[in-house]
Amino acid sequence: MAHTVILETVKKRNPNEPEFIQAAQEVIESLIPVLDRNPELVKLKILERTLEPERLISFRVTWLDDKGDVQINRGYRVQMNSAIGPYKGGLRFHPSVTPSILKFLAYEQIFKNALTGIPMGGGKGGSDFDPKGKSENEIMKFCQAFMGELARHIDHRTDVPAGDIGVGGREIGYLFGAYKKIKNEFTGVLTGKGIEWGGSLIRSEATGYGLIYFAENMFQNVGNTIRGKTCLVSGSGNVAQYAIEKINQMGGKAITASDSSGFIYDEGGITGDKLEFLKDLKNNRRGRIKEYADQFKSATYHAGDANADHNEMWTIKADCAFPCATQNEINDKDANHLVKGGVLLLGEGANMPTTIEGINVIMDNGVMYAPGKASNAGGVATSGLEMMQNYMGQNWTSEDVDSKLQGIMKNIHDNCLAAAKEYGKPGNYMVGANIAGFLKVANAMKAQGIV
Ligand code: NDP
Ligand code: 2IT
Repeated sequence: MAHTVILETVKKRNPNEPEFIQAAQEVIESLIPVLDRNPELVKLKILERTLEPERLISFRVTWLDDKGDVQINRGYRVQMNSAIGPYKGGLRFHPSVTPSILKFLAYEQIFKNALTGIPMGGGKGGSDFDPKGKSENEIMKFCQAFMGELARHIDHRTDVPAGDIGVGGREIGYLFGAYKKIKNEFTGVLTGKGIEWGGSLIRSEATGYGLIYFAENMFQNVGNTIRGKTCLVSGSGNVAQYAIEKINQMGGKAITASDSSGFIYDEGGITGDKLEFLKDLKNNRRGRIKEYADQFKSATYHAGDANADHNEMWTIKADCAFPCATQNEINDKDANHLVKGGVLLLGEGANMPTTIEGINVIMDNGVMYAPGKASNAGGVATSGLEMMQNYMGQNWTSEDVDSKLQGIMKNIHDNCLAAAKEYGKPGNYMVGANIAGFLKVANAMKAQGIV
């Protein structure tokens, strides 16, 4: 019963952190057979140690907006676990950012990074800064102020941040420029950099592409394929855009996309010029998804919030669902709608987009379920490939990086299945991902002593 005590302790020690408790609960419950079989891991309190951040840095970010008013935000970096490599994980800029959100993300990142096979520890950071409606100058000013403090806690061998919600190529540029100015050194301290200044080809595409490679591996495992499948995709940011692109390339059809105001349904598929319009809308013009339906008559727009109790999007009949927006966007009601619509596979592009109750509905109904820490690992894996290129002073081709990404996703898929089978849960990718990721980190922690 070690696991119930561990979960109760997490709840007691983190009383106002529902997202962190949710992520912890899923891992703890998956690891019951591992703890039963490995009493020395229990004695060494390895699982309990993973649940406590090695370091949680919280800082003030002060900056001047365009009107000359003083703005104050909170910045954070959660350095969760460094047993197998330097802390690695993205930065999120969104008004909903709290220590709970960043701890859940950093916790998932430990196991996700372990699954990639590249030596990277787990971390996450960000701010409650809201990039929406800010001018280019304000974004730059904020990034510089944020890095003014973060710079003293990171280094290319210590902690290597990247993007996440609200942090893309533009923000990484400003953050990198500020770091370089402060430290007077040009190193791979961030990933997701521009191609001309140390970035890797395919890093932008990697999370979305990797998600669809992972789904195809799952389909092939049961003698099926994504070719000809209709897919619901949520979000319209980095992960969603490249998931849609890869679905198209592999002969599937993506019929939805969304933002925090609503979703569009395009029965004809988000293809060709329509996908290019979506990318330009979101990456350059920074407009709202509604404009897609204004532009293309094949699409309809439906207002609504991703985190609402009932999200109409998931009632649309489809073969696959790929949530690529944010945490807890699919609850048990949404999951029931997906099941009713005949969905065969749910693949998580976002981190923790499905509630625990939602996951139960999906798995109890025999829908194939890919947990984010496995299926969205292509992004951080390619960040790992960017770090390798930086260390070696090399630039690999798109083909090189893409084929490595495909190999990594296949390995993760196979390792999840193998671990699930070995621990008595054949076909359960969630349990497999948690066990395979945990064992790697646990063995490293055991070897490194009580530190
Ligand atoms: P982006 O900022 O590029 O896009 C986020 C998208 O989600 C936007 O379309 C946004 O809409 C939408 N959204 C809807 N509701 C919310 C909400 N409540 N909070 C925030 N966004 C919302 O982020 P990414 O595409 O990079 O990230 C999407 C998900 O994928 C996140 O869960 C992230 O953690 C995860 N992820 C990202 C990786 C990466 O490499 N970037 C790697 C692995 C996972 P709007 O435009 O209205 O804000
Ligand atoms: O959630 C994630 O894995 C990311 N946001 C990517 C992290 C990274 O370091 O590339």
